[in-house]
Amino acid sequence: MLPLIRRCVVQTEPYVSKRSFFFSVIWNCSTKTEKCITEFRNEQTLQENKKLLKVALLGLPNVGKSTLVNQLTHRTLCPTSSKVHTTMHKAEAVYTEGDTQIIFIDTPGLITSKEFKDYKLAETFKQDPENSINEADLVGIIQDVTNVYTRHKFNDIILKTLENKREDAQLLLILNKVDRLKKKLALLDVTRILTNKENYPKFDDIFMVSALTGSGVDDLRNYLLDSAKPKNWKYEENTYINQPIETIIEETVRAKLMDTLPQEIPYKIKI
Ligand SMILES: Nc1nc2c(ncn2[C@@H]2O[C@H](COP(=O)(O)OP(=O)(O)OP(=O)(O)O)[C@@H](O)[C@H]2O)c(=O)[nH]1
Ligand SMILES: [Mg+2]
Repeated sequence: MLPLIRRCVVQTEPYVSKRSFFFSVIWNCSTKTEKCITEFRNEQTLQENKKLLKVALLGLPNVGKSTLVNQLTHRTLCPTSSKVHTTMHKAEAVYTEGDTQIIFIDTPGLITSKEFKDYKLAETFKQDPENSINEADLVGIIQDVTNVYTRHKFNDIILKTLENKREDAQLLLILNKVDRLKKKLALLDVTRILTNKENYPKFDDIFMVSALTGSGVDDLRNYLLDSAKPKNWKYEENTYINQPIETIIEETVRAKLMDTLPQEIPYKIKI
């Protein structure tokens, strides 16, 4: 188009002296325009090549959701402790590798309405897991395999929360704390039972990991990187979490107190 316009201008211009001037001006302008267009196209291709995946990690309290987010992102971004209800609200932890960005949504542990009332928990304990599952491209249900009473079944609250999952969202079962199992064969039993019950969800894939030691986590991260779809990133490459630094510090101190102070004392403390 631009060479065509140039040719027309050159051909229709009656004054030879002016013609070379116009030619020079238009040539300069068009060269700059072409450069701009090339730069714009390069940027567009870059945007087009970018991939994004939003992953919501859900499960009962204390199953290791936040520890897994930290292990997957290679950073200590989310507070963790040996007591339940360490995570009080959702947070987006960001992992960027090459052209792919993964947003991990760490959520408070799933609780029943009774627990919500009995422990006087914040609204976020109820709302945040529901909101997170709504917006996720992939949902990971984390199951603690060390608990012999609960590892073979999904709590009703998990099944109820899964009703909010988008139909096109992938679903993973992540069996965590495998390092604590002496007999690893038990994992096959757990997997068989959790994947064969009629009213249980159908999982796209199953992972067995230790969020604490990192065993199996690289495979999970690679799987997630491969699952990302072409989409512009939500965050800058050097963003790691969507929380203010004050919140991170406050929650880290609280998590440390939860690890060191007995029983309900850390829950009563205001940081
Ligand atoms: N042995 C072992 N311990 C783990 C593993 N993953 C997490 N833990 C421990 O389990 C405890 C709970 O971990 P969190 O990551 O805080 O669990 P959470 O699910 O985020 O807990 P809430 O935020 O309270 O719902 C911590 O003491 C972790 O160190 C694991 O793979 N193996
Ligand atoms: Mg947590």
